[in-house]
Amino acid sequence: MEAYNSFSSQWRFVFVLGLLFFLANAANAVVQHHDFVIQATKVKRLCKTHNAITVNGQFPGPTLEINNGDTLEVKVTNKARYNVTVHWHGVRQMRTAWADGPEFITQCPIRPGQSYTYRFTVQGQEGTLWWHAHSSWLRATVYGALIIHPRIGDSYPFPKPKRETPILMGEWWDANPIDVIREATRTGAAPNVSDAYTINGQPGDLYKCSSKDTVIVPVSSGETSLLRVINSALNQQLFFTVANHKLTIVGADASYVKPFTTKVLMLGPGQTTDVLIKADQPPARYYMAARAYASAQGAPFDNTTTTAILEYKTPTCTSKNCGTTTPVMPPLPAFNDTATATAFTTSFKSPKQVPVPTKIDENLFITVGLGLNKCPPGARARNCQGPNGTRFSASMNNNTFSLPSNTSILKAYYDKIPGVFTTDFPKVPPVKFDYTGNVSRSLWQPSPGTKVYKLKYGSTVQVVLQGTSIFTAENHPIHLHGYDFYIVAEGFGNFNPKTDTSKFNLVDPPLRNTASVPVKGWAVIRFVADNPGVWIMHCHLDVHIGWGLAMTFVVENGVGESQSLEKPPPDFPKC
Ligand SMILES: *[C@@H]1O[C@H](CO)[C@@H](O)[C@H](O)[C@H]1NC(C)=O
Ligand SMILES: *[C@@H]1O[C@H](CO)[C@@H](O)[C@H](O)[C@H]1NC(C)=O
Ligand SMILES: *[C@@H]1O[C@H](CO)[C@@H](O)[C@H](O)[C@H]1NC(C)=O
Ligand SMILES: *[C@@H]1O[C@H](CO)[C@@H](O)[C@H](O)[C@H]1NC(C)=O
Ligand SMILES: *[C@@H]1O[C@H](CO)[C@@H](O)[C@H](O)[C@H]1NC(C)=O
Ligand SMILES: *[C@@H]1O[C@H](CO)[C@@H](O)[C@H](O)[C@H]1NC(C)=O
Ligand SMILES: *[C@@H]1O[C@H](CO)[C@@H](O)[C@H](O)[C@H]1NC(C)=O
Ligand SMILES: *[C@@H]1O[C@H](CO)[C@@H](O)[C@H](O)[C@H]1NC(C)=O
Ligand SMILES: [Cu+2]
Repeated sequence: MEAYNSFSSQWRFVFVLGLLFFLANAANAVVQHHDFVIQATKVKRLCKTHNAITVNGQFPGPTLEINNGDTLEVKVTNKARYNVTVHWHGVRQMRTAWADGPEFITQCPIRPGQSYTYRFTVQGQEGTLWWHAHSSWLRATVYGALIIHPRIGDSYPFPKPKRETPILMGEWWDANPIDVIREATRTGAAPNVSDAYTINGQPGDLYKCSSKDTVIVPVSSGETSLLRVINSALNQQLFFTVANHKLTIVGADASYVKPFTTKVLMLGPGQTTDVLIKADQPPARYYMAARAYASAQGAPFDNTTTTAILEYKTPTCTSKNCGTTTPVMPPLPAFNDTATATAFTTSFKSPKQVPVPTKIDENLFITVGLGLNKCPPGARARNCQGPNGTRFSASMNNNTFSLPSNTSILKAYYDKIPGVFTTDFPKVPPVKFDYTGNVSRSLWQPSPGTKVYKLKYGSTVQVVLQGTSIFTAENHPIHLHGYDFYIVAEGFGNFNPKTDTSKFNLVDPPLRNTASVPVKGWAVIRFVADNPGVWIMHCHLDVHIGWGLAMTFVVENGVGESQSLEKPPPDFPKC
């Protein structure tokens, strides 16, 4: 009796302890609700007022701040005249592909007048992500930061900075961006380049009519700030720097990295970088500046420079007296400075040893690059304004990805609707050639299709992303939805498995959601297919997505509910 009782009370003690632990965790994790109203709003930039599409009338849109483990519930109501969807860039969306957002991949668009509630939990990710429209070119103005703090009680792996500031780098057209992409789709030519870059929505004082609205980032002498830098530009990789200050990189794409210092950052669209900056210079005003890293030779690009001002707040330097001094301008790399871009992207490492898959079940080799389509006989010249009367296109493994138009791939997969996609995306290019050399014209025209590649739940995947020099070689920021992947290596020329495999970092490679595939080069990524659903992998230059530089993975369910896609939400949009 005695023994039984003591066992029972011991057991009860363990049970109560477990319950308390569970309640403590459940109490910490919250469900945050937000309302996003997509609406046209008057926004004045570069001396002209536009009816920009915004969220809640804000440009950039609202910053969402959560803790690791929290659930977001965002009701998006479309009061604009365009179809819209919202993508939560970099969020893993475990089992909730329905909330991922890319139109016609995971969902039909939210039509004007309709609404849809995105519901998902952020788990195991900390740092900076962002959200943006994933429909036509609406993300030019529909975007904002998504900041994930450590769980309550947890801390950063670096001393807590005094201030934290999101730095969203964007791209601005002195026209309606939707008109710009529609014009290009009609003509087959490249779309007009932007007229300005922006930091937190403002071009900065190197542009006309912009000086009084230039963004000020306040700092106090001796203090350390955390800049959460996000490249939300549509079509341009950007260099970013701050005059006279050392930048310490501590995170990227919502994963911590082994800290390293640099003068210059290079981010492809989609990428984020967390930077510590210490106010250790004489109190004054210093420009932070960004301009293009333009790797394609001869292609037109926006060559302007956006700025914000790092302003010391001290008794000797207030906005009254320092506000009138000209900020110190930093040097910026040349537009084609691939050496600086590469030195930056290859500096990233995970903070410690990470579980990189070493036994590979699925080994894919995917070419990424442009193409030119011959115009069909009888086509009008005004619809064939690409080089020499062609139309621009792009492909992965020679497949120009075309979106379905009457349903999403996810819904078609879930409901087993035939005829929407095919499962024959090739695991190697149909033709082998010298990818970065002078490519024969007979190989320039890719073929269209809605091809997916199926992955078994839990399979280990390696993808070699090989840039091509068809028409022109350039750096492509390749983004995979639903996953973070390890970038185990990158290099120039044609990937050679015999000599390049030995260079793989299988110890502490960085974990990211967007890889910069070097111009005339390659990058190798690895991940475990542990998230069932339909996940697009695409170039994050919107001009290239429109041309078909994408493919889609279908990841099958595993065993039991915890390894299976959830049911679609009741308000899931219909086409
Ligand atoms: C694109 O640029 C051309 C040349 O400057 C201009 O004529 C055209 O109107 C622009 N298109 C749009 C949609 O702004
Ligand atoms: C940008 O390009 C224009 C021509 O399109 C040129 O006149 C100007 O000098 C260039 N600016 C820079 C900073 O390279
Ligand atoms: C970069 O551009 C400059 C001129 O702007 C040119 O002289 C140089 O050769 C280019 N470098 C590369 C690597 O293309
Ligand atoms: C266009 O045609 C000209 C003349 O035939 C040729 O020199 C040039 O290489 C062509 N350009 C492209 C991009 O096909
Ligand atoms: C959608 O369109 C495809 C071809 O474009 C057609 O085969 C399919 O039947 C259509 N599906 C539905 C659900 O209307
Ligand atoms: C590329 O190859 C074609 C033949 O395939 C040749 O006519 C052309 O001169 C070559 N161009 C260069 C830059 O080597
Ligand atoms: C792509 O496919 C088209 C059509 O089958 C073919 O003409 C072209 O040579 C292929 N190009 C490559 C790079 O495989
Ligand atoms: C809006 O989405 C619907 C499908 O839900 C599609 O049929 C329609 O063509 C789209 N409209 C535009 C302008 O893309
Ligand atoms: Cu691209």
